[in-house]
Amino acid sequence: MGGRDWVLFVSAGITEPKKGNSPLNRLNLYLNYGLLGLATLTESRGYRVKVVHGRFSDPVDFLSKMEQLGIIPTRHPIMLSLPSSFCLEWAHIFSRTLKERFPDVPIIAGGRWVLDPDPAWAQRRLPDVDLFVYGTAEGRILSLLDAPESWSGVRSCSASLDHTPEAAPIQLPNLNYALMDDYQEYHPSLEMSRGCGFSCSFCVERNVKLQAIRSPASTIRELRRYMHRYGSDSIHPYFEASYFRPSRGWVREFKEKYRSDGLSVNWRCETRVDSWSVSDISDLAACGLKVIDLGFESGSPMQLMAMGKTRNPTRYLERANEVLHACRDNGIWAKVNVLLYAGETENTIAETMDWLDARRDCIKGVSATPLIVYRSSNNVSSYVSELSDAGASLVDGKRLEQDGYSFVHLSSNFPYERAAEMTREISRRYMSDRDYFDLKKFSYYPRSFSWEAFDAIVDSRPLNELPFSRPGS
Ligand code: B12
Repeated sequence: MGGRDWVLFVSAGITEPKKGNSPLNRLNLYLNYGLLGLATLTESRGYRVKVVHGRFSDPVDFLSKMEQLGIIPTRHPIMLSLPSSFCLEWAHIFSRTLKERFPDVPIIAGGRWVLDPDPAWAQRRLPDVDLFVYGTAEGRILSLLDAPESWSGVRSCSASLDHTPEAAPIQLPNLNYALMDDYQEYHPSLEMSRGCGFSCSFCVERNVKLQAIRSPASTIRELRRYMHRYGSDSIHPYFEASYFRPSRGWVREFKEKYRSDGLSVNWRCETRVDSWSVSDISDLAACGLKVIDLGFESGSPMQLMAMGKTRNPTRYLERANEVLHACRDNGIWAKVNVLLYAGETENTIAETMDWLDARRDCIKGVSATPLIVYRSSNNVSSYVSELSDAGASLVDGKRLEQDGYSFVHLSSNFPYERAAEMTREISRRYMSDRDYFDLKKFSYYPRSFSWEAFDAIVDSRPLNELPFSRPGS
């Protein structure tokens, strides 16, 4: 094969890690499996494909490296993915520099959580991008490789008038990790389902119904394929889904197949506190489930109602209690996600902490985050006024337009800075350095990364910056 024939898939990096510019955040390897799926489809049609993550690199250095490797320039478009709004500045610098050096190389950008639903905004924010593709893209990725003149015939992109969303793929894409030179350092992901069905007014996926879950047989096949690819069964796949909700029948069948296949792979997933029964949890623990990210959000009934998480907070908290105990009893690490929401006060936070304190022995870790408003939320202005009715206000409304997100003052006596400080305090209360490391090492830190290396980095940081305690120091 000659030069200039690579199809390069770039997952835009982050110029500033969201939770501060800490070396601990820089270690995270966030796999863009949506992009890897598109690349896998492209490669299966005979193209020469490479997938590279920008991570926390300098976008200009990143580009130079691609040049040195001979991947750029190419006669195909560069496929640029924006997994979150925090990637916008990186994508901007990358695309501008690419056009300065290689004006003839087209750039196609996608990433529904950031770009949808406003083409004009995307064009203003990333003026060097030639084409924006909205929504999911499995059905269109190959047509995008055709000449730019034909893009107007591709639905739901900035070159066409027809913005009908793409239909859901018949099959969830299987991922070819070999397209990433550094895949061995990434923990693999396995996509289990798309869509959600909750229709939360602010979400990009609000109109996407929960789609069929990957079958137990396909899940086992993929786990086997991953073990083969990684040359090891000490892989920790993340079972990815916006709403992972296996039925009773699915759980039984998976358990049976996992056992009869003699698998021992441990995996992780995310779920709501009120969607699984205790028996599902013990069955899933018996077939490899080791870590659950629990979207708990709050122990304050008022806050749970305010964020629309439940209409029956008493029942919700009872179920959360059952789930946490089931995790503890079945050896599952529960990582509890807490959201500091509009209207939050010292009192509501105390309610949350009291609730968690009483269940401390069931909790491996807590990740607390303050509310962030994203421009891509559906009808963002009415969402912002809803928040203001609850006493909250944007820290800087202009940033929403420029950066695609804004931090929020949660109430008049609870400014953003206090919320950010509280999130670290809450996390620190329930998580030791070991807990934090265990959870990160399971899914996000490089697979080869050691406790000793972690410990050395942590030693060099001020204690009040850390989201975990240091029992030894
Ligand atoms: C799974 C997930 C992750 C995973 C995997 C991410 C991934 N992209 O694969 C991990 C753990 C790595 C992750 C990390 C983060 N995430 Co996240 N994540 C999600 C989640 C739950 C699902 C994403 C998803 O739908 N994946 C499935 C794939 C198939 O869809 P997709 O990625 O959108 O890809 C399709 C299209 O977008 C399009 N596409 C994508 N790229 C390209 C490129 C081209 C050229 C084309 C043509 C098409 C195209 O085609 C793809 C395939 O159809 C969402 C949403 C949610 N319900 O909460 C949040 C969400 C996307 N994450 C979010 C955030 C903020 C983050 C983090 C900053 C951490 C955090 N949670 O706070 C990091 C940052 C990652 C980064 N590098 O920027 C926000 C983004 C909001 C915003 N507008 O910025 C969301 C919406 C959650 C939220 N509301 O807070 N995340």
